[in-house]
Amino acid sequence: MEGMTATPASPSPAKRVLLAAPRGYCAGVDRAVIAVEKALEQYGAPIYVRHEIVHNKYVVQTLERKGAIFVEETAEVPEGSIVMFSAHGVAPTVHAEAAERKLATIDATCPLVTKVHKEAVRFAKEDYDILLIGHEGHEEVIGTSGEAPEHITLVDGPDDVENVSVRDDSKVVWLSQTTLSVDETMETVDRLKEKFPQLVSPPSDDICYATQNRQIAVKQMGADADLVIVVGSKNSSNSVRLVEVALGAGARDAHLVDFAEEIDESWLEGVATVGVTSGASVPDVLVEGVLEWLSQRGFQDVELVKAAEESITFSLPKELRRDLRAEAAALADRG
Ligand code: 10D
Ligand code: SF4
Repeated sequence: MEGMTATPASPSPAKRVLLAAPRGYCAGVDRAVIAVEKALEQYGAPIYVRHEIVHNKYVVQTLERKGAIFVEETAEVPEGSIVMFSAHGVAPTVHAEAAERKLATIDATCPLVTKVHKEAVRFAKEDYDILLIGHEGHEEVIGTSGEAPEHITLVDGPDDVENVSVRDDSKVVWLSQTTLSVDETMETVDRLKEKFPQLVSPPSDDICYATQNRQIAVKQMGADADLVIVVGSKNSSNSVRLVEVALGAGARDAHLVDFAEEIDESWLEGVATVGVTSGASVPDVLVEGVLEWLSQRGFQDVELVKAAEESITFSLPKELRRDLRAEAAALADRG
C-alpha cells in the first residue's frame, strides 16, 4: 500500500543443540548390562534377572530378546536356575530366599551402592539411628533399608524431616540413595541438622560421581536452553532428577523421553537452543536418535557442554568367573 514501509522481519535466532557431557552410561550400568550379556553367552538362555537390570526400557527389551527373563520376585525363578540381581542392589533377605530356592546367583549391584549398604551395616552395628534420604518404594532404598531395618528411617525429601524421630539425638547419621538431586539432598540435610545438631555425615558422598556429573552438566546448559530433552525412562530416578535440575537451572522447558519418537513437535515452538542429555542407564544410541530427529528439524549445529571427564570402570561380578550352571545343578541335586 502507498506510504507504508514494510519492517524487515528480524532474523530468527540460529538453531543449535547443547549436548551434555558426561551423559548416559555410568560404570555401574555398563558393568551390569555386560554382566547379563556375558551370563547369556557363558551359560545360555534363560538367565533370570530380578528386577530391571537398570531402569531403561530399551535396555530391558534388548536383553529380553537375547534371552534374559525379568522377574520382580525370586519366587518366580524356577529352582536350579541362575538369577542375577539388578544394579540397584537387594536386601540380605533376597540373598537368603535365593539360597533357599537353590538358585545360583550373580550379584550385579553397583559397587557404589554396595558401599552404602556397608555404611548402613557399620553404623547399625555401632547402634546409630540411620536416616536414609531417598525415594520411598525405589528398589535401591528397599535394598539398603533391608541391611538394618530396625536402625533405618527413610527421609523422603526436605518436607519429610518434620516426621522424623530418633531414639538418641547424639547418635544419628544420614546416608542417601545414590541417584538423588544433590541440591535437594543438601536441603534435606540442612533441615535434619537444624533438628539434630549432632547429626553425623557419611564418610564419603553417597550420591555417586555419575549422578553428580550429569547434574553439573545439565546445570551448565540449563540457563541457555529454551528446551532440555532428557533421554531416560520414567522409573529412572537419576534421569527424572535431570529434568528437575534443568528446570531449576533456568531451562524454559524440559521433558523426559525414552525415544526420539516421543518428542512432541509443539515443544519446539519458539525454541532456538535445545539442551540434550541422558540418564546413567541410557545407551547413547538413543541420544543419537534424538540428535537425528532434531537435525531433521534444522538443529544441525551441536555444541558439547563438558562438565567432567569420567574414567571409572568396575570389574565384572566375580560369579561370572565360576561355572554357575554346574553349581545350580549340584544345588538342585542336593534336594
Ligand atoms: O532409578 P535409578 O536412577 O536409581 O536407576 P537407573 O537404573 O536408571 O540408573 C542406574 C542407577 C543405579 C543402578 C542405582 F545406583
Ligand atoms: Fe553406580 Fe552411580 Fe551408576 Fe548407580 S548411577 S549404577 S551408583 S555409578
